[in-house]
Amino acid sequence: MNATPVTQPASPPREPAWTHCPYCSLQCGMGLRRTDAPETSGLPGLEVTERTAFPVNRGALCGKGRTATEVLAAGTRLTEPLMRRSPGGPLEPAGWDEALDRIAGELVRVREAHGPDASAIFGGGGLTNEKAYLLGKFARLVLGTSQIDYNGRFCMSSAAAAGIRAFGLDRGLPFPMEDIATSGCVILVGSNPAETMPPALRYFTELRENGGKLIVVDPRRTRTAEQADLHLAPRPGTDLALALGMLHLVVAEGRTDEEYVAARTTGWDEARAAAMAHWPELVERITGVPVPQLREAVAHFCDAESAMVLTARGPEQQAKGTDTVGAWINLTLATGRAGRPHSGYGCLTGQGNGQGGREHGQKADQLPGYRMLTDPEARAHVAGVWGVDPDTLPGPGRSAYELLDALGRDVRSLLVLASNPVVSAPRAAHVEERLRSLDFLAVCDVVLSETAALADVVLPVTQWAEEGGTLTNLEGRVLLRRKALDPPPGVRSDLSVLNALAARLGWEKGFPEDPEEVFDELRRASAGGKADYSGITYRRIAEEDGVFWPCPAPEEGGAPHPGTPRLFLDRFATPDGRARFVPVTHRPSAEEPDAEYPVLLTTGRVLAQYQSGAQTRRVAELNSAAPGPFVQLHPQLAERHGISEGDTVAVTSRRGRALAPARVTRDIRPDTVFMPFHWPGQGRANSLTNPALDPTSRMPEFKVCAVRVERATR
Ligand SMILES: Nc1nc2c(c(=O)[nH]1)N[C@H]1C(S)=C(S)[C@@H](COP(=O)(O)OP(=O)(O)OC[C@H]3O[C@@H](n4cnc5c(=O)[nH]c(N)nc54)[C@H](O)[C@@H]3O)O[C@H]1N2
Ligand SMILES: Nc1nc2c(c(=O)[nH]1)N[C@H]1C(S)=C(S)[C@@H](COP(=O)(O)OP(=O)(O)OC[C@H]3O[C@@H](n4cnc5c(=O)[nH]c(N)nc54)[C@H](O)[C@@H]3O)O[C@H]1N2
Ligand code: SF4
Ligand SMILES: [Mo]
Repeated sequence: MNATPVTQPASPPREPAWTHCPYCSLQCGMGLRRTDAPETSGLPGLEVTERTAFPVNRGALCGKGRTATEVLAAGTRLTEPLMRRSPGGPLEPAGWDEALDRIAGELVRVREAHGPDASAIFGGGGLTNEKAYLLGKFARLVLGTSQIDYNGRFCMSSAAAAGIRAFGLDRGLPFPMEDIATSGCVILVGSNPAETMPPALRYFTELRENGGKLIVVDPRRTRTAEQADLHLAPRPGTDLALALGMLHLVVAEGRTDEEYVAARTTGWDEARAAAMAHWPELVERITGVPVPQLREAVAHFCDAESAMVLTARGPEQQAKGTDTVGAWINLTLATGRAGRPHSGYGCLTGQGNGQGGREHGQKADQLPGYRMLTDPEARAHVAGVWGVDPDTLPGPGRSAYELLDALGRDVRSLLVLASNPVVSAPRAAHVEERLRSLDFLAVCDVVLSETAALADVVLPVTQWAEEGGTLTNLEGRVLLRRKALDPPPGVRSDLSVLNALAARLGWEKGFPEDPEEVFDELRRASAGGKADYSGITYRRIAEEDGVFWPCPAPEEGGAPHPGTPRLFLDRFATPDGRARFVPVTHRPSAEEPDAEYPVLLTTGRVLAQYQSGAQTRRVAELNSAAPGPFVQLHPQLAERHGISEGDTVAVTSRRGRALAPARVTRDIRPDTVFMPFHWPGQGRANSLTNPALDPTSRMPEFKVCAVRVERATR
């Protein structure tokens, strides 16, 4: 508990103001305190302090969190609207009214000329719950468009789809992070928390100190894999076979938990039959993981009293990501792990509000409360809260990549909030060309991102420390972001932008600027839905340091619901309360190596940069720690191509070419190269990636494509 009032003074406080880091889904607690830095120093006059009482990170922060206040500084950020006054002309400073009038005018023009679905919105998992909620409402009511989706589609959508299929509910982790430390065995699949969530690493360290086993599945020997009891290094794109191979061994060795399977699941016979077709030697041939290692992993997992599988982007960002996660879930079900203490399946969601951002209606197929847009009851409920006829709500729209691919064709105007697809979308050169072909592009951002630089109008918005709102972390814990200082003059909040645009388009009411007012409406809209927030209030979050959903409002006069840190202990969220096995079989990646493109490319992250780098590339300390892109490759591959450490490597795929210096290391498979995706320009990894989509989640295959590597210069 902490004594900070819910509403804090707008001037920077002497005592630390408690809030959360603006970046990843761990949402580390931190304090913000006024410094004595003179205004002329260019610093924001705020420094980050430790907040040891917050349970998730217990005071620890990574370098990104520690330096987050630097992006608040003038000189780094946008402080006035920008507008292109003639086609192809430069972005020039503009007044707010002028900029908002222009956007509203263009939206009307596009709608009149091409219909409501010609206007689209692209959102982000970094937006607060309030912003994500209001953005979905804005799309469906004000624009009347079905065309809204967001960057979370590129993030954990495959795990979400698999979770819904198996458990009837998608909440990244169905238990708090602390349960990791007390489990008997954790298989961490395609996740590198040592770089992507450093304060979380302590839970894995504690797991091992408590005698539990850590198994890491990653084609690279990462800083996380170095800590593991067992590191399996499969060929990228083969996790599905690996999980099925383990399940095969579980059955063959008689280690199925028959009682649990009979009592708590359905569909085992079909799933078992599918797994039995993946015998260990075949799996070794597909994955490159030796059979004895596979057996060792199964032994650790089955010997432990409790055990969990956690996945992140490695197995999920594949064109078969949903089935791949499904196979790992099957393993947890067959061994009686899901819905048991210190056990089960979880997905480590990525963005600051990666969890909440997918629950409140900015996803193409969803309405608030994790309701589905195709469900008549859900439509009626939400339309009731919004005071409109359910029939006026559009149906589901295109998924993120499909939407970007349709720009300049069916879709003529786009509003982007909190994403930088020029750097982060697959087949990025094509996406960039599509963005340029739009009739009209508007971007709300805190900095002039590569995507904002293409816009006709750019609106400068407030940042985390300058605004209130809620975010839901990877555990499903709803947290409060508190305002610690006033934004610079000339900067407005995303909520205020939506309010002003809605008003110009005839919606004077229904789009409040005050986050708490929006949250109160969100609570009503989510009531009775899967992600029920109706019992959560700002005050409760402040007092309890977070509340886990679902948390329904109490009956009249009843006691408050305590929130739900642990799901599925009694029953799963399916109609019959049982988890559903899904029969899945391995298949190749959308693009396998061949004579022309003989090497596998996989992509991911480094410690000091965040996502498209729009924010972290503007922080000196982070930039000097990770100044640019690189190509990680094994000495054998390097030697075959005459490449030495530091040489510029040209990596070519069917979609494009990228250049970056070589990092030669034995920490990667010889058949695979790795590139981080944080940079634009010639080192942009996404110039190469394959937009092949998972049929269910519509997730692009960021983690596997076929490339050729050559030495560009010495
Ligand atoms: N420093 C930093 N931290 C971040 C972010 C950031 O950009 N920078 N972003 C945040 C966000 S939004 C996210 S989604 C998370 C992502 O967090 P992670 O999922 O941990 O990050 P990635 O580096 O994308 O992928 C993890 C690992 O997957 C491995 N991998 C690649 N291909 C395969 C494969 O086919 N199978 C398997 N099993 N593994 C494979 C990679 O080698 C990599 O080490 O991080 C969050 N935290
Ligand atoms: N090759 C490859 N590509 C990938 C991935 C991969 O592993 N490999 N991972 C994918 C994943 S998991 C993700 S999550 C995406 C992320 O990629 P992006 O969607 O590009 O994410 P960010 O770089 O975080 O972009 C957020 C933008 O919003 C701005 N911003 C921050 N806060 C706010 C706010 O409150 N309001 C507004 N309006 N703007 C704000 C930031 O300045 C920044 O420009 O990348 C995907 N792309
Ligand atoms: S781990 Fe994530 S939330 Fe924590 S300080 Fe680093 S970036 Fe921020
Ligand atoms: Mo992500």
